[in-house]
Amino acid sequence: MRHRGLSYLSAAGAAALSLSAYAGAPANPVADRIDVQAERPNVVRYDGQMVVRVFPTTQRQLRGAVRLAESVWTDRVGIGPIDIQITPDKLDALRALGLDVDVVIDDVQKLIDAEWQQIQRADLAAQQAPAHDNRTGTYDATWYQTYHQLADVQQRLYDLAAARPDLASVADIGDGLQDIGGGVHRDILALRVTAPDQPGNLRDDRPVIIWEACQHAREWISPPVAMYLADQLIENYGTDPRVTNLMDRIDFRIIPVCNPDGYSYTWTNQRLWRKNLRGGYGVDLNRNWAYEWGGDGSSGSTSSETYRGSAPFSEPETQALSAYSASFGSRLASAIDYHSYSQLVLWPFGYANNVVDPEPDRTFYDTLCTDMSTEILSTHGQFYDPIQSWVLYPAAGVVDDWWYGTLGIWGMTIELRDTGTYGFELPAGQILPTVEENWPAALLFAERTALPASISASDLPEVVLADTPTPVEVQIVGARETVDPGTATLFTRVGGSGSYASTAMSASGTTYAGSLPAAPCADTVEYYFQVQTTAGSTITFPSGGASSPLVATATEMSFAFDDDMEGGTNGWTVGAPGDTATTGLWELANPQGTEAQPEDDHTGSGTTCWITGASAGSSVGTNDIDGGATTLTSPTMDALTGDGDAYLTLWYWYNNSAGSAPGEDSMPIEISNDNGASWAQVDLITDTSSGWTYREYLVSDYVTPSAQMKVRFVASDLGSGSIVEAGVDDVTLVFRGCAATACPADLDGNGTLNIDDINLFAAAFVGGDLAADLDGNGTLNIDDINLFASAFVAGCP
Ligand code: 0X9
Ligand code: ZN
Repeated sequence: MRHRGLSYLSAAGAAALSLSAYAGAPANPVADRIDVQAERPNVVRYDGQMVVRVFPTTQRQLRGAVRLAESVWTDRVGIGPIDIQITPDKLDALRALGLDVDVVIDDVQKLIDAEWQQIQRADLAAQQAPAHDNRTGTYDATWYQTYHQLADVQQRLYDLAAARPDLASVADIGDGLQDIGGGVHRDILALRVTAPDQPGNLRDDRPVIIWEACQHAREWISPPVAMYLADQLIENYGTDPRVTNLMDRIDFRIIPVCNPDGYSYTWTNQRLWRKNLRGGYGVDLNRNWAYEWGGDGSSGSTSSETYRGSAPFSEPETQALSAYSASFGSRLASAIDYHSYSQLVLWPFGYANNVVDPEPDRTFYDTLCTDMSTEILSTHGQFYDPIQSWVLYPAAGVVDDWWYGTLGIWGMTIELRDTGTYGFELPAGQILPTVEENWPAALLFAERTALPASISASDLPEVVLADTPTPVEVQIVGARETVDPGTATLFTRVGGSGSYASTAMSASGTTYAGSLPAAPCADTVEYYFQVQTTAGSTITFPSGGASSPLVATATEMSFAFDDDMEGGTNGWTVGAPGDTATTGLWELANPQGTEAQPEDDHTGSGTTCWITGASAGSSVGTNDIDGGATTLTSPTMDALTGDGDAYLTLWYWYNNSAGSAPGEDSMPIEISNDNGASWAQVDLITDTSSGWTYREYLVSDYVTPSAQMKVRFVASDLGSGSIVEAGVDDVTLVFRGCAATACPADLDGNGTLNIDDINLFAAAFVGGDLAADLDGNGTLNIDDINLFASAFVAGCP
């Protein structure tokens, strides 16, 4: 935006720009804000129009379908399924082409109206609850409960930078095409997010990653994804070792709205606008990039949704964005362009059919995109298909081809939710899950593409068995450099003081194994990992190494209950008052796999588990739960007799996302301390699990532990008939803690009390070591000193 002092505010367009919050020329001007409580001006309506999916198999059918469409939602130009928006009178003509027509959305305008009402409600709520004001600057989940107009997105970028100037700053990297009055243009803003300068590690020397969104105006789910990535980097810096490491090593540049004019236009004029605002027609920015510009899947006709523009980089938006990418030179490591919809993780090239990427790039992309898809799937159970882009359809002049082909960096495109049920009209309730599922994939992308190499792990222990070595495993993968496998090292220290011991780790592919040393009960094991690349870089995980290691506490464990569901029903019972399920009742069996049910139980060496209808039947819906609830209840367990705290641990399987009414049902997990007379909920499983999933609950968090404990699982299909399957395996009631010693002041355990014990206590107390935590409450204070003193005076038996 060009700043023109006061004349800027009195410009012709000022009436439309309600910038009245600012008395003078604002330091950080945001785009024209609209009042969402007022009617939207000049809004194009789509009354009665529907979105249908057709599957053309000939060019004639494809051309016919596109000709009949008001707008093509999935702009595939090849042969394959396409979603098109039509007026209902075109249905017969489509069928006359020999096409089967599936109605995906029966009334587009209804969805747009509902979406707008949701925006108005959220706006009102925000006005009435200043606590939810998005200007707090720090992460606020409520921001992801609705869509936000351009001015609010821009304001939030400035707010984030103001709240965390040490980590974030805003750059105005260029303007949209449209003159919104007096020579003023909307800004394209980039948020820079990276850790402060450190000795030998300056921000300006770090590799750069670009995450950008909303080249296509109507793809409203993409700006929140970019915003969330920025939010999470800032929010987790300094607390989450993985994020801290990335922030220390990478200079992130996040552009939530690449097409500010188009995005603004979707709020004020035409919800389903895709291109920029060139002329009356618009240019598809994602056909305007200079690599292989003009080829397949782009159009020379201004009226086309994929109009490529008059020349490569003919548009100010692509000029600004490409100049920004190029400005980092060899620092630019990688980039993602976010779009919607279709749920895809796409890698270049995509400009023409059958383009084969050279090795090793092809394998690198394939592996990375597949792993990112797995990360996404394991968050909320949504599958994003990892494929090379031309397999979707060839499209020339797209940004990721330019990143990879011209700049030689790792570029890719992610198509966000959904797969067509709502398309661009994704309900606001899906914003949060969509942004959440994309966060771990983006982290993986950053590690794989911008670090010399990465160390990662999923299940590192925070608790270890006392007096027993514990195996640990990490993944070590080369990225910008090659790993030297012989240098992988595990550093460990027991008891919180002294120096670290180092041991070499053994490699099997990218998996590296080591072992934590045995530690006495209540002591800590601190540990971290390190590896070198052949180019001489050292990678440490967590990045702080000895100054911020991972910590595991040694504990004794005793099982009051341990059932792997292999030796018969063992007192488990099925059924409870109020159960009405007619099929898919819990049974102890070897499950048969379906789209919704596992093929295997959880126990490594076992075969059986509790499952809702074990047989697969003829289709996914044959033996799932129908008609109400079915309850599985455990035998009685004793949560009193053992040392330390009692935990309930279990593995469950749950699927409610197959079939026609997905996501409607849930499974409460409840415990009782009075043999089942009353129940307290410890969990409510609402989402499909990504395979067998582990849970543990500290019993005393929910009920007073007793010798009459039970757990139960209530799986149900309520309301409209949905596909629901549930499983339970490997349930334990386990005590974790250390046996109270008969002589608590005998810290060296030699059976007599002397000055050594006093010194040990004093050192532990001063050093913050829980060996001095005599009352076992997790903190050191005067009580522990008093306990030590009286125990010392009392002597050993
Ligand atoms: O067509 C596009 O620009 C992207 N899809 S969208 O529906 N959001 O418009 C995908 C581009 C991916 N690249 C290729 N298919 N070559
Ligand atoms: Zn798009």
